[in-house]
Amino acid sequence: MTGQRSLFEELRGAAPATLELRPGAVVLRGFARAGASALLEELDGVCAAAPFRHMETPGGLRMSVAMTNCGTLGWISDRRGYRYAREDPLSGQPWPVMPPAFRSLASRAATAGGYPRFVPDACLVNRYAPGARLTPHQDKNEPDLDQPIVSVSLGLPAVFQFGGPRRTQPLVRILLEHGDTVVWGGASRHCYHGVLPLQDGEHPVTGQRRINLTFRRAG
Ligand code: MD6
Ligand code: FE
Repeated sequence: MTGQRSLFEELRGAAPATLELRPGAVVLRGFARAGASALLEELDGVCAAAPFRHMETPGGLRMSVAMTNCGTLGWISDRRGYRYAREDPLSGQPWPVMPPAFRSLASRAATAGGYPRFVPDACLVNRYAPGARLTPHQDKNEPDLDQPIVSVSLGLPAVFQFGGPRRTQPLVRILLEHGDTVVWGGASRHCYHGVLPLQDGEHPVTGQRRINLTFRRAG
């Protein structure tokens, strides 16, 4: 282990475990780190049935982030718009069942973040290769906006941008690392957010990729 690596570990251990971004939005540092390998193993099964693909935006652009879903509902984008669908448009089949380990991690994180009765029915899986990014957007395709979103970061670190409910409000930047989990709802539910282009790197668990799982109540 290099000196720098152990300094990272030490500083990470010293950082506050919970960071409030705005009222209703918290980062739980490392919340999913211990269970990460189990989540990624389950993800292999999900991807065997519903492979990652680059969806098209309503404006006709290919998204740089590759996506898939599990759960009763999956988030999709195409020329007709953004929405949730019960079937994977690639196969015409229902999305893979959400693995119990996913569901339980999301519920535990929501409870830790102040939302004790969260039961997700949709998990969107985002995969970033170097250069992939997500431009600032609001999440508002879900019918019950009292339900939070739980977002789990795995693999390479990414710079997350987080702003206010209007596009013109300034964005703060935070680094999300392997296992970091963001829970947000309430007053933050409509805040703009995005991910800056992923930097090159090599992560011991995911290689040259970042994986993000976002759990929602979409039905
Ligand atoms: C990502 N996340 O971290 C993209 N949306 O890859 C999101 O767009 C997101 O992390 C709503 C709530 C939490 C999120
Ligand atoms: Fe989002």
